[in-house]
Amino acid sequence: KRPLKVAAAQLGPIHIKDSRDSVLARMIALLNQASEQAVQVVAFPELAFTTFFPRHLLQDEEIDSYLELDDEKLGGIRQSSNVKALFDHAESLGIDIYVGYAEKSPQPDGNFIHYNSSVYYSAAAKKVVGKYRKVHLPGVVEPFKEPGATQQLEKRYFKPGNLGFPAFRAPGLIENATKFSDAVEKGSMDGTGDPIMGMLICNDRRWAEGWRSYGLQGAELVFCGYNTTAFAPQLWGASTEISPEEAEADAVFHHKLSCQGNSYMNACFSVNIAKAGSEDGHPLIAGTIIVHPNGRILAESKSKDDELVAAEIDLADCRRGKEKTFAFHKHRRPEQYGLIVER
Ligand code: CDT
Repeated sequence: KRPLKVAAAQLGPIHIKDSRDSVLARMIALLNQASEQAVQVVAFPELAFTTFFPRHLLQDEEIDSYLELDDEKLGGIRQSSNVKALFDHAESLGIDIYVGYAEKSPQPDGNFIHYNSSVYYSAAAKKVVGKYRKVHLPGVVEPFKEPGATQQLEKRYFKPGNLGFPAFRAPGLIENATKFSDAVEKGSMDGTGDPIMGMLICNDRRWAEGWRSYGLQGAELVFCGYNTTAFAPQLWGASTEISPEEAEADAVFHHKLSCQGNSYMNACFSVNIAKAGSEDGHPLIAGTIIVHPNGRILAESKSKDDELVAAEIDLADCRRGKEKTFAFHKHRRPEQYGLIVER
């Protein structure tokens, strides 16, 4: 057995006017709840510290207030003044966190590049042990012209991630885990060391490539935080006649389909965390779910507010899929998959 208690910390709406401190206080309250339930890993949503700002057309100077300086020379995101309190608190409780943020990354030429990023912070290691930059940025560079259209300007504000899909091990969570190096060996499927994890961000969950990249590294647990607009006909390409209720039901269905299908096909657990509810009148779906490697939902949010969704999981449950139906080394035919990397 490889038991682990994980939780998704769903966040309700964060409005433009909500202060950074008030958001941090809400996140810390969720960490405290997790601690009372003996949770070991808490996962927060995409761009967790602010409203989902890519829905607004912003001037350069306005964008800056949504970004977190992630400067390795200053201790990285862990020491960034806006968010440090969350990491400090997690460390004091001995809880690991996955959290999404808008990264402001300093460049050697003195400029900054912005990424939609996440980190995994290990309380045992007292450091970030995994970092990911969102690869599949949805939306457009130029705003939609239709009056009242929901904007999705991620392609305007962020560069696509350049780190690939690096799996990592998180130490100190599983008793008697065989000691391996921190690195995830290519094709490692040992299932006895520290847990192998991966991170995705929102739109990435709809793309098989990221999940499979983690599957190929033996990932047992994948995190994916999201802000998914409940009603966005311009973006989804649906008829503008569709009712908001139908659109939201469809969005929740496709979200779950992606998480459940890909967890099953890569024999991994997944923790999928919403920022939910109406942010300044812009509705986001909820549907925070923890998914088993057999594709079934183990735990699900009931609200569109701040809510901790916890589950006791056994990472050994990944073995069945990894050793039988999805034993990649036995059944895959990479020589037939050229198109996937060529196009
Ligand atoms: N944040 C994000 O990636 N959202 C995308 C687009 C949804 S907005 C209609 C998603 O795939 O959920």
